Amino acid sequence: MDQSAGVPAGTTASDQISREELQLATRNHGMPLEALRWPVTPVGLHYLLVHYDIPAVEEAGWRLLLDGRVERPRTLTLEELRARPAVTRPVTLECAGNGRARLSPRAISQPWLLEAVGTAEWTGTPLAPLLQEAGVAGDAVEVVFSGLDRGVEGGVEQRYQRSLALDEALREEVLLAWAVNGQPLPPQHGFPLRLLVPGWYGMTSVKWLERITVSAEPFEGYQQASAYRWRHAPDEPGEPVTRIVPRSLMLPPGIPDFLTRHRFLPLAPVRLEGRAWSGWGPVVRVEVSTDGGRTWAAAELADPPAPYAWHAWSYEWQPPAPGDYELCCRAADATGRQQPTQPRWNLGGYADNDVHRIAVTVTPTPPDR
Ligand SMILES: Nc1nc2c(c(=O)[nH]1)N[C@H]1C(S)=C(S)[C@@H](COP(=O)(O)O)O[C@H]1N2
Ligand SMILES: [Mo]
Repeated sequence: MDQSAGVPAGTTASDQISREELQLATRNHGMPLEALRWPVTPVGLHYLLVHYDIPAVEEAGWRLLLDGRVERPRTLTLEELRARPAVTRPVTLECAGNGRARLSPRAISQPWLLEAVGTAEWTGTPLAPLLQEAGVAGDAVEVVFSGLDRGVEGGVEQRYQRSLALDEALREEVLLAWAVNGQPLPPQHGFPLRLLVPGWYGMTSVKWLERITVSAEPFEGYQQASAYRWRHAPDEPGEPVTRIVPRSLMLPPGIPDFLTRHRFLPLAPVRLEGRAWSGWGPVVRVEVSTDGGRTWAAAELADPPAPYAWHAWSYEWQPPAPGDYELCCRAADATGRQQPTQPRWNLGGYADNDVHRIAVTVTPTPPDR
């Protein structure tokens, strides 16, 4: 059967992962879900997404250029940036493509299942005062952030660039970050400097930052106008993908089968736990189902985390009998946004946040001693 019949260009309905997807998957790793255990993800377990090649940057020759519609354009060394007021904040980053490989047909791109997330403690200096000191012109509407990495995507040669509306760029939580979990940024996470936009999907947080340009026109670059748009057909302009919609994930309980990752649990009380986040507002509710989503019960939320960090939750479960169960979790935030039961299909495979489901088998055997 021709599996491409009726499938939009750039997507596939095949169950098979292609060579191109595997190539991306071996470069860009996810966070193993057992790492949900840590409130702050160890750097090596944080997900990674690099569109092109990791640039090799020498701190000595590197400068940040701030130009465009400002009265006083300037260049800054890393030393000058580090001498400015610094803040450290835990921030949950999630890739907009998280969940993509679970859609059908799926975009042929980085084939994330659910693991494109992590929470790190980022250290940097707020962007807003730098912009204000430079004197933003009255006709400015956007700020364009350019990385040093170059590639070809959608047939377009480019450097990685994204923009933010001026009012978003001036929000106090937006940082120029040079450290993660107390260490200088490693090469793959943007050394020597990256933008960090808490609450927004990861594509906004430009790594290997080299230039910040205040602009009087909306930016029409590839990553803004072509990629990261919510569309159902290739000829639609689509809606821009912006903030992170709510998601919760469960730390997979018990032990996995090596190949299928199916889980096995002994017949004994078990504490189900995980984390939940939203870029729109605080998470106010997490619910758990142990019967595939037919019935739901409230999970317990830990103390509220820092504003842009994930919220820990837990639920005590007594499996009633040996057998197969589908464990689920779903979150809702203070704006009323919540996780849907069904995937939210779209062409690029962005912002799909349907409930997390884990198939488990409860076995009659007692746990190993
Ligand atoms: N310069 C540059 N910045 C980038 C990217 C990139 O490829 N180049 N990838 C973006 C995407 S799609 C995501 S999800 C995040 C991933 O950040 P991380 O690898 O530090 O987790 O970086 C963003 N910033
Ligand atoms: Mo991403």
